Amino acid sequence: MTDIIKEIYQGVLNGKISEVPDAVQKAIDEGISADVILNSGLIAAMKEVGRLFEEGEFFVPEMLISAHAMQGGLNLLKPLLVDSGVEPKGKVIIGTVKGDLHDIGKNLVSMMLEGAGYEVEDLGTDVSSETFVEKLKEGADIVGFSALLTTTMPSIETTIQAINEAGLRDSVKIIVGGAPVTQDYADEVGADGFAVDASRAVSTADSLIE
Ligand code: B1M
Repeated sequence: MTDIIKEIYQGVLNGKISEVPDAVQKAIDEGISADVILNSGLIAAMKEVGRLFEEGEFFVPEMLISAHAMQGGLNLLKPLLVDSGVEPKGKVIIGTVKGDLHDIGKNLVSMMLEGAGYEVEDLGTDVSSETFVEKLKEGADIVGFSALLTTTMPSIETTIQAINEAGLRDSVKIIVGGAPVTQDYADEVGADGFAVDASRAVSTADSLIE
């Protein structure tokens, strides 16, 4: 790990909200790829935050401050990840499901999809099945659900049921993801695709609309 990536990693871990963006900018200026800054710096640090929380060494405030620090760095990476300027491949509606406030992974998936040439409408967090259905009535090729909690995973199933009941299921492809979500779960609830990370969300989307 280079010094600047270590600085980004430590900055997120220690919740240095004002220092992380500076370090990310420095890494960009040094010519380090957005992919390395993202995966070896920001995401690796956030994984460690999760581990420390699980072990009772970090509490919600520490997680939140680290998340803010990470988001500050991500904002600077966005123009590098989203660099297409071509005709949209299709429209994606995305959101974190009802009851769930985690949005870093979902934001990353949105950015990567935009970067890959999709038009993305991000509905934010804690999105009800009714809101997803209302938005889908306006038309979309793909809808994406993100869930980070085992307790909110059932909201994915509820939303798919609502889409079925609204008669919209045949007109849209469904992709699901988030740390506790698996391919088995995706199959069980009748989603069309699952992705373990943001770059695979793009390949999954591509394979579904081809
Ligand atoms: Co929370 N949290 N959190 N948290 N949090 C987890 C998820 C947890 C695993 C921590 C732990 O115990 N180790 C745990 C869940 C346990 C479980 O359900 N089994 C947990 C808990 C318990 C909670 C609270 C209940 C804590 C409390 O209040 N007691 C609470 C719930 C609040 C709520 O949502 N109602 C809570 C709150 C929070 C904060 C608000 C403090 C903050 C979120 C801030 C924010 O998002 N703006 C937070 C954070 C930061 C985390 C951890 C540490 C990091 C999540 C993250 O951003 N990861 C997390 C621990 C962990 O995941 N290791 C944890 C980085 C991100 C890039 O990865 O989100 O996995 P991820 O996204 C990936 C893939 O999953 C995938 O691609 C992304 C990019 O590669 N992906 C998709 C995601 N969505 C996708 C959608 C797709 C495809 C792929 O298609 C549509």
